[in-house]
Amino acid sequence: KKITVLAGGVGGARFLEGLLRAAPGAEVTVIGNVGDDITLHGLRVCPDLDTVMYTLGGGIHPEQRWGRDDESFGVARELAEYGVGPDWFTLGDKDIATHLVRTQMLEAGYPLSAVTEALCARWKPGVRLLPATDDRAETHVVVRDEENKRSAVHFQEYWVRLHAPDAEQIVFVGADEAKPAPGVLEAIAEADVIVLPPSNPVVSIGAILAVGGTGKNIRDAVISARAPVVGLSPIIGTAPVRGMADKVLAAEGVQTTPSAVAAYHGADLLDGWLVHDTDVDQVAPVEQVGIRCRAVPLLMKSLDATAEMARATLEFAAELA
Ligand code: GDP
Ligand code: FO1
Ligand code: CA
Repeated sequence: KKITVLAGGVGGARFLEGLLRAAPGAEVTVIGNVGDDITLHGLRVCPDLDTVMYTLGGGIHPEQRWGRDDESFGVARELAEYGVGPDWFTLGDKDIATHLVRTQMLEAGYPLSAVTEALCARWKPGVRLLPATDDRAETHVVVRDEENKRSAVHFQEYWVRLHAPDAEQIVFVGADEAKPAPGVLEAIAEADVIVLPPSNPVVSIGAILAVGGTGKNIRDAVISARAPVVGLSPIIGTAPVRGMADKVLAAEGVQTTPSAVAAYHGADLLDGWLVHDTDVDQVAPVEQVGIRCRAVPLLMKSLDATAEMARATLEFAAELA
């Protein structure tokens, strides 16, 4: 069975852990978000790809859920001594090795998809991890600066330095011109099931879907795929389970509720939408817009609970097929 998952960082990675447990024989392809990617100190950093790779490969920092476990920060301390910033984004020593390998390969001419495959040869994540695109497509956020002037900042600056203030607009810079990476459109077309895990609907899922613009794009590929498309709500009640997704949803004019997020993705994209079991009142409004909906436990509080979520997802997809 072929399962294709469009994944951001933490929410995507945790869901994938459960999916691999729930469907041990499945062939899982992950289309990873590259909108968060940033170049720092000349190093190419891909937070969401790395979070998936480290989580499934057993190298993730267990509490933080990004970066490496048992990390040290010698390089970061030395950079600070030189007064070289940014001081709001810290790369750990072990993590830097990943970025060194990646940057060296990119500079030698390998596309990001080939680089990611090479990094995964070490981590053996148990999935085929594909970046959404080999091209640069970074998310920027338009905010008001101190003088109330509109200014666009890189997603990492918005998220990490500014802690997600109210935003005016989310811009997927380069996404229109970017081409889906090799294998991406095939993995969507040939999938038996397509899953949108509980990842950020805008800056993770939205950034992936935007790749390709008006050309051969990922959103259209998912819409026209033969497989059922099932999403899991990252919103429980009226808040994200973790993080600041409410701020980027507001910038898109979307309320922070499970049903509003389903409608944002759209009935053309989604066949089914899972909401948390306490959100049964959301089932009717989701079905109203033409998306089948079911309420099941959606808290990834243990690997067992997450595997159960993945099982419910596959069961629901089988009903929709
Ligand atoms: P990021 O790239 O690290 O921000 O991770 P993702 O985009 O993959 O996922 C972030 C989203 O995961 C957030 O909006 C959270 O609300 C959601 N999330 C995290 N943990 C859980 C959980 O246990 N259950 C559900 N339903 N959503 C979760
Ligand atoms: N998040 C932070 O809040 N502070 C950091 O210094 C930081 C460094 C960092 C380095 C590598 C990496 O892969 C991720 C890192 N993150 C950091 C997490 C990342 O900024 C975001 O959580 C994601 O991009 C949102 O998905
Ligand atoms: Ca992310």
